[in-house]
Amino acid sequence: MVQVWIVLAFVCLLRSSQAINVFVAQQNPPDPCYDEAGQPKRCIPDFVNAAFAKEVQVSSTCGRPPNRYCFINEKGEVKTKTCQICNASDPRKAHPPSYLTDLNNAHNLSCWQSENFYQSPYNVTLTFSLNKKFEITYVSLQFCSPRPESMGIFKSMDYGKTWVPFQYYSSQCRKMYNKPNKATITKQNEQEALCTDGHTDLYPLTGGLIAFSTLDGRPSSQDFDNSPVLQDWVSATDIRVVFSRPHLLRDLDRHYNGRDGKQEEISMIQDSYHYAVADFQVGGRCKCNGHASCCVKDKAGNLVCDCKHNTAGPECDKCKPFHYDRPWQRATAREANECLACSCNLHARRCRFNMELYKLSGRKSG
Ligand SMILES: [Ca+2]
Repeated sequence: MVQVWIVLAFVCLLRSSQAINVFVAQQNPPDPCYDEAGQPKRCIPDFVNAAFAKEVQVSSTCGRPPNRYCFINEKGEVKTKTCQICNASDPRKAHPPSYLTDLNNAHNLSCWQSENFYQSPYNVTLTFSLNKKFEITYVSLQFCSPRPESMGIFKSMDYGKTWVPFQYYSSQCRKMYNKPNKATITKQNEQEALCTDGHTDLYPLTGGLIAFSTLDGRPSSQDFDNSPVLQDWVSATDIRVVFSRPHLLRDLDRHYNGRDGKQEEISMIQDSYHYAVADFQVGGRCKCNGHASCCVKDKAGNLVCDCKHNTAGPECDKCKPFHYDRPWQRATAREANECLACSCNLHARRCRFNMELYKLSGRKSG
């Protein structure tokens, strides 16, 4: 039996890391879900940027047909405007959604870009499906355009059927999202999305960052192990970002008045209304409730936890059949809470959990 799980652990590691050192692998790495004595202990999958190199569905992309777009450069006090062509058919001039999640090179940003807007609404949506429950630590965006004046981050826990807000950013929180600016989170409303006017400045004109940390400022985050509310709050199968409104460039418009023809200015400013993002990250861990150290593809190609501790289900969220001698529980740092084979007093080979018996036994066996 021990050999079987060592082999499984090896397979799991191989799948999670293509570049594994063969020499190290041959030494049979210990299963992180068990200690040296073979006793179960809490184990969790590696922290990853789950969006890296994955597909993101976007509602708008420039360049089909080719279009002109403009942006403002700033070097110290000097502002210059530049206009270029976005052409989806020309790889050198295209800004496809795959540039959201490619390898991020700070010295050579590759940017997804939306179409230009000439009138409201200015909504553009990015949707990323994890195809499995993850525990999300952060969602971040690095912009090539100025950051939006208003935007929201949403999550789904049912594969995109329903959505709940995670966080809003706006210089007009009440007007845009009917939320106060920078409300306080207490233990009574730990699943409430906040709105903040931070990170919505027009400047920097390029390279600005928006990073939402799911647990930041939530009181129970200090005791996450014992907070089902926050464990639920950070869980998601899909992440959606909705850009609601870009900055109006009136200030910049004024700067240029008198230099060029007025008509040219208006068209240049209009061609500047778009969103462009260099890097979209979703940081977190495959959700396995402390009962698996990695996630693997099942026979149908779905991502599932490689469950240990006699647990089963896509998130190791129940006990294996006939391992219900006590109710299922999430593992904590102190207790593995593994599922136990039923003790049937030799009356049967297989049996089912009985809550009454479990309570009568002083919560030892059901
Ligand atoms: Ca990129």
